[in-house]
Amino acid sequence: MTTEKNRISPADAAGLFRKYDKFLIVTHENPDGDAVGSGFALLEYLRQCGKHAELLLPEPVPEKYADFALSGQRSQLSGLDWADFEFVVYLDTPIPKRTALADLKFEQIQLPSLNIDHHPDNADYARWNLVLSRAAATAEILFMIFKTGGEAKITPVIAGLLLLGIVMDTGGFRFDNTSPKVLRHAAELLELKADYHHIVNEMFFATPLAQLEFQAELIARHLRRACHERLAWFYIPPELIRKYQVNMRNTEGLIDTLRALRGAEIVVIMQQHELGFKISLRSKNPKYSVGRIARRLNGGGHEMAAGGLIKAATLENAEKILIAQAEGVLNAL
Ligand SMILES: [Mn+2]
Repeated sequence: MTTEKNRISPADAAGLFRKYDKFLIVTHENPDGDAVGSGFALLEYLRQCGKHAELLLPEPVPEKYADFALSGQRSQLSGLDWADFEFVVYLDTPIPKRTALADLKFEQIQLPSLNIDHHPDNADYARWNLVLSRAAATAEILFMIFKTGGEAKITPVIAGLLLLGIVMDTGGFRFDNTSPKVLRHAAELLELKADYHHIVNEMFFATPLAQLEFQAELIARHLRRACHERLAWFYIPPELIRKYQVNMRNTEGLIDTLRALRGAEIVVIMQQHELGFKISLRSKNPKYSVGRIARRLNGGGHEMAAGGLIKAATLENAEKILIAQAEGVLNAL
């Protein structure tokens, strides 16, 4: 059943879900739509199969996703008794330390584990690994697993959570990972009664006013461009976050306001960090890999979406480093 790096198929993963009874589900820090959607979808699916399951998120569910949260979530390890579990499932997490739980020592967890992910730089760190880098979302891989076990247990709630992950990781079917396959999977999830109207309204048409004002000021005063306008970025000053009392946990999608800019090929958000400046990068063209930039700047991710850290003392220096890296990618043949 296993191959190199103990990679397994969706059918094998379904077999593991049948075999064990008590599951701990773990996902990554700064949980996004795919982490939340796939985490709760698996939680609910396992319960539908009569199993015991809990979802460990490193922090509370972001407000944006509050409507999609189910019971059975915990944000701290304290009080967790490992004897209550037989199996750990990691979702959407390329390296175990991104689970970012101060007291979670990955190596000390003695339980058998399965790593389900679509990040191309996944380290195959679990006992079994199901890493499909062509999948648009971890939620899409979960759907493939659930289908091999028969569709009976895919309730409308589960279908909605899976679709939430897919919608957010494809930017509402706008990004380059929007494949014929993921569109078919989305169609099947609609047939299983996923509430698409609710997902789209909550995700795209429910921005609080203060956040829209924050975005407007960012665009008006903090948008910078370089490399013949092919690189565009915001540095988000902490004063601005304070002024509008924005919780950065709820600003997933902010980078898409930059992506909307004509002529920009690579877009970046920069934020202060104790070691320098944290960057989040997106590419609008598969020719220009932001994964490459991120890997050179203490980070990683997908080719079209990545994150890193520029270790520089001043914003000016950090911007110089960013421009130099972007130039390298934009001018490479
Ligand atoms: Mn994902």
